[in-house]
Amino acid sequence: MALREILIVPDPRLKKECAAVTEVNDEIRQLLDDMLETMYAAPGIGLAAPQIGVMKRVVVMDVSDEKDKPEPLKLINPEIIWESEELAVYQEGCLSIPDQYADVERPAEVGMRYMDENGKEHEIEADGLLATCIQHEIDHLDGVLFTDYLSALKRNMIIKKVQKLQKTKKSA
Ligand code: GNR
Ligand code: NI
Repeated sequence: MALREILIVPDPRLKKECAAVTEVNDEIRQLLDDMLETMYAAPGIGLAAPQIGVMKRVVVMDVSDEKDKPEPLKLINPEIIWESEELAVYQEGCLSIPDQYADVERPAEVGMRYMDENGKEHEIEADGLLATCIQHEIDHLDGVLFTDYLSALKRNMIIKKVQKLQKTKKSA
């Protein structure tokens, strides 16, 4: 396993669409393990491959409570197959937009299809934080960030803040 560097906005790779995985092999399984290690270390509840500069449709997640046992999810080519009309608002954050948070409204429940690390297909239904996280991660695979749902004014303020914070971090 290896820790990978997480890209920060405005890295152009975070705005690109990722390619579907065509073969689930050891390279993909290694990628999934590296991503989980990187996500837990951050710490975060989800991580999409483009956040470490790998432009493939691969996601890891764990929305379990810290005090319960870990529940890692490894998702290859995840897709939303249905979404509820009902919406829910969550305060979202993103490891690629460090220390910035904003309310985002999304479908409250979704259905998702994905392949596991053995290439087996699954379909699950999700609500609550898991539903929000699934949508946030699949957005990453299409080059969409949570800030894209905010006004241009709010979005630019957040990006500027992140750039400023990154500069002070580098000179410290
Ligand atoms: O760690 C994360 N927390 C989070 C909180 C609310 C909504 C979405 C997320 S995902 C984020 C990790 C991340 O950036 N994944 O892409
Ligand atoms: Ni994110």
